[in-house]
Amino acid sequence: MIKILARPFPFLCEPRSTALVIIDMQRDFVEPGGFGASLGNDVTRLQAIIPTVRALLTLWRQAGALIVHTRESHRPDLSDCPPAKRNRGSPSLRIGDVGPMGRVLVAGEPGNQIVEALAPRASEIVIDKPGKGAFYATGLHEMLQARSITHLVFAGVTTEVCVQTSMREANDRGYECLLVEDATESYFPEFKAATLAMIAAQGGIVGWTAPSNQVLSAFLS
Ligand code: TIU
Repeated sequence: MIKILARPFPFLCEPRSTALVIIDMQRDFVEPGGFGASLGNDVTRLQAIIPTVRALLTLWRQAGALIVHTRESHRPDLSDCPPAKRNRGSPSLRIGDVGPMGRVLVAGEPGNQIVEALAPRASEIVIDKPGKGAFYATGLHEMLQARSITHLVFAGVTTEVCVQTSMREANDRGYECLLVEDATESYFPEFKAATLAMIAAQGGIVGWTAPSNQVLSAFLS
């Protein structure tokens, strides 16, 4: 059992039953010309977390523990993209449109690939998810149950959209969840801060948060 110093109180877990879940570290969100930029966001601020997420990835690989990568991704025929999602707002490019990194948020396109520094290995789970949450229409819960996973450590983007949605879905399914504070980022710093605060409030109503150095030191001690 390892003990991570976290908010609102220490997070206890066994590495063999604790998966690292890296949400949507794909070019669509962190590079110019993708989905994030099409919504009017400055995507460069998300790139700063890549080394921290990589440190967690390396730690999990060294521990031989389970790693899950997700991508927000739609089938090329967009049959899994509700019109309500595609037609919302006034983006410069809509889901499925051709942009500088290929078709926006479409599986297999250059923009849909996870950034090189965090590229999944063959032994790791990669989930293509049509929604913001990692559990909706993916089979992730069944995959985790089959591997006796009870605890999830989250990283990735964006904090208040796909990360928070996935963490809430996981919490409702009975997982003990921790979000690594400096391994997640938002286009809106105030939304990130609010998300971290609301997760740990009320005695950990959604779960725990901790800085990466506490996760690393707990695993390595
Ligand atoms: N727009 C935004 O902040 N996020 C998303 O649309 N998806 C994810 O968070 N991955």
